[in-house]
Amino acid sequence: MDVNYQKDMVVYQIYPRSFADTNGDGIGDLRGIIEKLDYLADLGINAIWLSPIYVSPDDDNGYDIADYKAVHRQYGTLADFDELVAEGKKRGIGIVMDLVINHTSDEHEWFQRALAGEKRYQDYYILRDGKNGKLPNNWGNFFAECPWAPFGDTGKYYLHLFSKKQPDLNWHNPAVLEEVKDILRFWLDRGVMGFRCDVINVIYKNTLRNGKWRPILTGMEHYLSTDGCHKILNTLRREVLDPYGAFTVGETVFVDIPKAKDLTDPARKELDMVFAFEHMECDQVIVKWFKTRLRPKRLMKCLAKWQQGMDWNACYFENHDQPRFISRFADAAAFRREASTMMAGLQMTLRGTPYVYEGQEIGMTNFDYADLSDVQDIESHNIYALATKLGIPRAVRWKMIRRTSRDNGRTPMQWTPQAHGGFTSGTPWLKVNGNYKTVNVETDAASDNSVRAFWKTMIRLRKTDPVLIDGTFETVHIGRRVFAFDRVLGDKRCRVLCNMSGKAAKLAKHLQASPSLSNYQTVTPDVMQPFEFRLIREGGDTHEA
Ligand code: ISL
Ligand code: CA
Repeated sequence: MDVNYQKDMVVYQIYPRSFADTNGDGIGDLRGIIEKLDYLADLGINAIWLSPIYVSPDDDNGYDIADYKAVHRQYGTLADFDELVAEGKKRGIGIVMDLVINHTSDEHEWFQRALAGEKRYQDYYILRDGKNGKLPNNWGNFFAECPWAPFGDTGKYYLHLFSKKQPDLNWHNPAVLEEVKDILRFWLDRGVMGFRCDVINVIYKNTLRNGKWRPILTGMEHYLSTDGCHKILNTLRREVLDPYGAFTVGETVFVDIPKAKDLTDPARKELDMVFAFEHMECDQVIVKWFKTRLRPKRLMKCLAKWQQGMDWNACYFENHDQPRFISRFADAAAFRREASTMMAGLQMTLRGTPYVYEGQEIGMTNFDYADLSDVQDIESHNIYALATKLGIPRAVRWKMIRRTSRDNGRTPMQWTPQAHGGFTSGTPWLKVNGNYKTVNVETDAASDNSVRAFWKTMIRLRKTDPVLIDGTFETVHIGRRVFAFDRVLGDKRCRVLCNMSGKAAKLAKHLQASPSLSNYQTVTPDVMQPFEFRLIREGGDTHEA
């Protein structure tokens, strides 16, 4: 078998902390997910990717794992997990685990035993002497920290590309590979369908030599998509994943199309697909952490380039690290429903596997906090501290955080118009967005203009229409406002038109045709309304929306 996925798969990402709390401790849990399985089955998705649920001190909300084979008590037990897998299966929903193997938590037994002096475990991590009182090299860190921290009182340092509580594993050591094979088998034996592999293209560091200076992540040329990384992925695939038919999606930072192709070429047997980032960087960027508004035309060009460049890839607009997509458009606040449904149309008609992030299906937006004290994300706090050090004025610092904080996408799921959006009966770990009284699953369902109903329609189409499942992608038009493309399979053709702006857009003659589906009740052939989406089948069709 060349690939381990079905082309009609639609994945839903759950950030467990923020999805549904059943015991009132303010933190989402596995029972909460089990209770919502019917909701998810009804939405039409057939796989769930769970952000980490393992034992963790939560320095980075579970991306710092202290025990890979146990469930964090706050989420439940292994028995709950097994029930989730079984109940998911009954509804045709598979479970995808998050695999975080670039680093562990510093509270993992391996790191603790390393600190206690066990040579075997010291080799699991990347330890170096300082250079005459200086750090081992000049590398940068993803979270705006120094990537080297003192290793106990040994005088050595350990490398951490993320927080100092996330020491990087030493992938030159074959014992690490064996441990990871074992972890994979542990979860595969419990029936999971695959893995989302966290920052997987940085795991293998070629050398620890100084890097060429860059404004961020100096040193990255020594660890991005190295041959060692390719080899590890191939080994895991052949020896562990393929025998189970398990699929993988890699989170791959700073990949371009050639690199993404190398990682996903079926003949090389590494990953099935990757999350690339280029289309998430189409905002006007001043410095990495100070983005202003999304530039639609740039986004269209980027999407078209990747659609044409890759045979198949993961297709996403939101996740737990990104601001809400509709909040990135300047005028989406006035057109929340339209922008969200347009995004549904776009995401379900691009070629590749769609990943819907919790809350996307009801048009959730960025947080509305007024102050840093409401923000929990470690990255945001680090950036704020760095910005303070650099003398950036307070108002600007806060604006940076508001626009880019990962907590924008992490606010609790809004289920009902009741207190805390029905997420918890206690105090939520992170404040619920103030718009929960109008933006929530229950209120949306009662509306005759339901956002979720449109997502549902699009998801169903995506899973059943052979042209949307397997058709090729052809760019038709990229304009200031309108993006048009075709999906083509044999003699069948679907044309998609998206107005990605909050202004009406006049259509050229060749783009005017009667749509079979739109996110507006009434459409005018020659003008697209703000954030209007249209799907046109060759030969026309009845209007469905
Ligand atoms: O989110 C980012 C920018 O805001 C990225 O720098 C992000 O840290 C990077 O994409 C890696 O993300 C993944 O690994 C991190 C974890 O914090 C993220 O939540 C995870 O998705 C470390 O495990
Ligand atoms: Ca709970």
